[in-house]
Amino acid sequence: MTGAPGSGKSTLTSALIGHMRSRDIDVAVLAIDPSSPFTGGAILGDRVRMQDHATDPGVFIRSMATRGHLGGLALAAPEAVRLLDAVGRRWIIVETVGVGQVEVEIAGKADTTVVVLNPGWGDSVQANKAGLMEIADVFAINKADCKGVEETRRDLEQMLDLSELPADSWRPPIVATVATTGDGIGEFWDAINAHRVHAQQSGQLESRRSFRAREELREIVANRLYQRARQICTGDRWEALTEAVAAHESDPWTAADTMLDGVLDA
Ligand SMILES: Nc1nc2c(ncn2[C@@H]2O[C@H](COP(=O)(O)OP(=O)(O)OP(=O)(O)O)[C@@H](O)[C@H]2O)c(=O)[nH]1
Ligand SMILES: [Mg+2]
Repeated sequence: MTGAPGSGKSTLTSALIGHMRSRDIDVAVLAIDPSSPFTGGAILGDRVRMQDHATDPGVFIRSMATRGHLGGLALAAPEAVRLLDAVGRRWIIVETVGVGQVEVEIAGKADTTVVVLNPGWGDSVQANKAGLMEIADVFAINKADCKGVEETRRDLEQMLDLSELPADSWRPPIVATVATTGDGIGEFWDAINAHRVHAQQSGQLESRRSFRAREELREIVANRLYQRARQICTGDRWEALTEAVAAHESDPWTAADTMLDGVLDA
């Protein structure tokens, strides 16, 4: 579940949880807050917004603030999802703000990505700029009690027309919701499930999962190499090489090659 700050992701998540619980479906929610390391309004806000479900054992809600942690958001989020999956949560909702490259990347790695927009001029343009059009499987025009729903729907339809999807591929449905009252939540849930069925039948689910595994593995390898680089960039040889570069006796590329000599096949 991704979208601009304040678009109603948490409220929509809460409404969706209510809908799922009325069908006796367990759910876990991971609210990712990249901006605030340990405290912050968003986390508190999410707790308050989702507190309807706080005492329900069928609902698990955690907020994650990962900026500054080793490996960062890109590694911590899939790790948390894997953990929830391992303990048997079949439905895991990840809420992340749809601004910033890492956040959009995380959102794009879900089995189903919901992009939350608001009615009114320009929201779909912003979403497009942020790279959200490409990753959307379902659009929710939330705050549909405000005016401009049809304009936003038209904008989205136009953008989808222009994106020249292959004839047999999934065209993201556009659902109008009022998260605060629950209007449209049934249709929203149906759209998510329809995408699920499509993803399973078309093989998209498998290919996304394999892509995700590949990307995650690459990320971990890159991270390890980075750590290793920090380890080796110390000591006498390092000091001598830095001084040689500073004194223009060597160039940084040659010095780097010297530093790396024998390291990568060690
Ligand atoms: N009128 C109206 N207000 C809504 C609706 N959904 C959410 N809101 C309000 O919009 C505000 C932001 O909602 P949140 O659910 O916190 O939005 P968010 O996208 O999770 O925000 P961040 O996590 O801070 O990015 C709150 O004051 C909600 O009550 C809606 O359908 N209609
Ligand atoms: Mg939120």
